[in-house]
Amino acid sequence: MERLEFINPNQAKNAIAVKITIVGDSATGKTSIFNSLKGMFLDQEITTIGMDIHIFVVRKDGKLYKIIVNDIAGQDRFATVVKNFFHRSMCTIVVYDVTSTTSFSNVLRWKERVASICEDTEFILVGNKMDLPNREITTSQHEELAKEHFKFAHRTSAKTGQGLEAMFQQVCETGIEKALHLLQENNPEPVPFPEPEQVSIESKCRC
Ligand SMILES: Nc1nc2c(ncn2[C@@H]2O[C@H](COP(=O)(O)OP(=O)(O)OP(=O)(O)O)[C@@H](O)[C@H]2O)c(=O)[nH]1
Ligand SMILES: [Mg+2]
Repeated sequence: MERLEFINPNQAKNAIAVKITIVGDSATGKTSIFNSLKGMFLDQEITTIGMDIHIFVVRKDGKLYKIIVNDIAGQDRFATVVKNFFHRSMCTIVVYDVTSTTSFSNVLRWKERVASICEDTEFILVGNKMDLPNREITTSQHEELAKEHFKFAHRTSAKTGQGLEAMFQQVCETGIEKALHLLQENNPEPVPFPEPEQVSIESKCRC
C-alpha cells in the first residue's frame, strides 16, 4: 500500500470529501485515537458531547482528499441524536476497549445502529488500549468477530501510537475508494455526441 501524504488543511482547495464515522462505547478511546494521530494524547477523560469532528487532508495518486471524521459520543444519553450523523458514511470504524468485555459485546449493536441508517458503508473493527496489561479480549476473539462481520480489523493504542498509522491508512484507502465510486455513479462518463455527418438535417430534407 502506497503511503498517504498529509497536507496542510489550509491548502485543501478542491479536495474530494471523504466522510468517516467512528462509533463504540463511551471511554473506548475514539477521540483519543484521532487526537493521538494529531500528536496530542490526553490522559484525562473528556467525554464527547454529541459529536466531535476531526479533519485531515491527504494526497493519493496526485489527488487531494479531505478526510472528515465524525467522532460520535458513546454515552447512551446521545443515542437518539447521534443517529442523524450516520448518513452517507463512506467508512465506519467500530471501536472496543480490549480491557472491557462490555464494550466488546456492544460492537455488533453499534454496527447495526449505523447499518440501519447507512447500508452502504464499509466497517472496520478496532480493539484499542493495547498498551494495558489487563487485557480481557483474546486475539482469537478479536479475529473471529472480524472474520464474520468486518472488512478489516486492527488493534491499537492511542497512548503509545501502536497500530494507529496502519489503521488510519486503511480507513482512508477504504473511504477514498468509496468516495470515488460514488462520484462516478453520480457523474457517469458523458455520452459522446454523434459525429456531425450522422445528424445532418440536409440529407433528410425533401423540400
Ligand atoms: N491506556 C490507554 N488509555 C486510553 C487509550 N485510549 C484512550 N484512553 C483513555 O481512555 C479515556 C477515554 O478516552 P476517550 O478518547 O475520551 O473515549 P471516547 O471513546 O471518545 O469516549 P466518549 O467520547 O464518551 O464516547 C481517556 O482517559 C483516555 O486517556 C489507550 O490506547 N490506552
Ligand atoms: Mg469521545
